[in-house]
Amino acid sequence: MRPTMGALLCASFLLSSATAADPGFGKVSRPDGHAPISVMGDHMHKKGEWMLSYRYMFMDMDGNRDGTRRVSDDAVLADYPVTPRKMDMEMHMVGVMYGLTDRVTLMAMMPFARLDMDHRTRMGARFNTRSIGIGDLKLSAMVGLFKSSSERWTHALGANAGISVPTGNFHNRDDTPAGNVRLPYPMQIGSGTVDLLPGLTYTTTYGDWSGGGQITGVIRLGRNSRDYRRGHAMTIQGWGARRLSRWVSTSFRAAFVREGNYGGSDGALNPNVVPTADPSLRWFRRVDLGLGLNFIVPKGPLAGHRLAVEAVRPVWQKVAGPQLETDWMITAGWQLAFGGH
Ligand SMILES: [Cu+2]
Repeated sequence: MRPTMGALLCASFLLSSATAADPGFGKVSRPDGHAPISVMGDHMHKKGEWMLSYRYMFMDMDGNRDGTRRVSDDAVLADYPVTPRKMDMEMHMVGVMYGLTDRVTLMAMMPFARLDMDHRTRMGARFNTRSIGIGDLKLSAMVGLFKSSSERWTHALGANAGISVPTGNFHNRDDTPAGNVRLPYPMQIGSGTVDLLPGLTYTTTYGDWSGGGQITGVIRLGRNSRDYRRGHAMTIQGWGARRLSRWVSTSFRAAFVREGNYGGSDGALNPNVVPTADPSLRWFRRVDLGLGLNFIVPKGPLAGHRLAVEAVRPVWQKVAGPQLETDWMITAGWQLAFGGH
């Protein structure tokens, strides 16, 4: 489509939309007033307003990679007596948000995770290990730095500042052919460290269109009581959404995710047995694309309830291998804001 055509289309959407430009901080009235559901800390609430949320996340990791290329189980088994084959991660996440002032929104998020990993041994045996339990509690604030709105446009910029509290178990064990052993790094639910969660978030609306960009980090402070820390992490992402009606919008998102290697090591894990026990085989970089839908109930007794779903597929990934690759993820969520005025 030529740019002039795009501009014409935008203009016609603007003219046809009943409310040309609403959000900004604190307004939650349009379906795309919130970012795609996989994005956290994208919006603010007005003073005294609460929001409850629930997210369900599923991630499927199937097969190993080394660098950008896939490697077979047999290739991994040439170097290690055991290889991971597949991992599923399921997470339930409950969140609360509160508008302390019109410029400061507080957030708390508590995850509950289930991790399942399938393995094969050089002898041909297969076995599965599982970890289940609460994850690390995340407490954060979003501070409005700047906002502006005109007839057509709104812009908002906010700073995210948070802390991850090590409430999750990082001493998980399970039965394997070698007995009941301590599970390797990716099967531990908690990090065991206090982590800083800085970020910067920009959001905009233009008629029936909206979008945003966010950069967030995870900075591990020190090592946990097992004498290691997970890798520092960073996500840079951008999204765009189109409001189709008062109650539904579609979204597209692209994200670059990178996580570094671990520091230190857990003395109870032998990196020669399985690649997941090697703290230097943990880094990865990934480009994810996501397609999403956001719904909001515009009126009636359930007015304000939001439902959203986003499906994500990596289009590029590079890992310190052998390491399981990420195949797809899905996030579905419910959100409800109330109070304030
Ligand atoms: Cu909220």
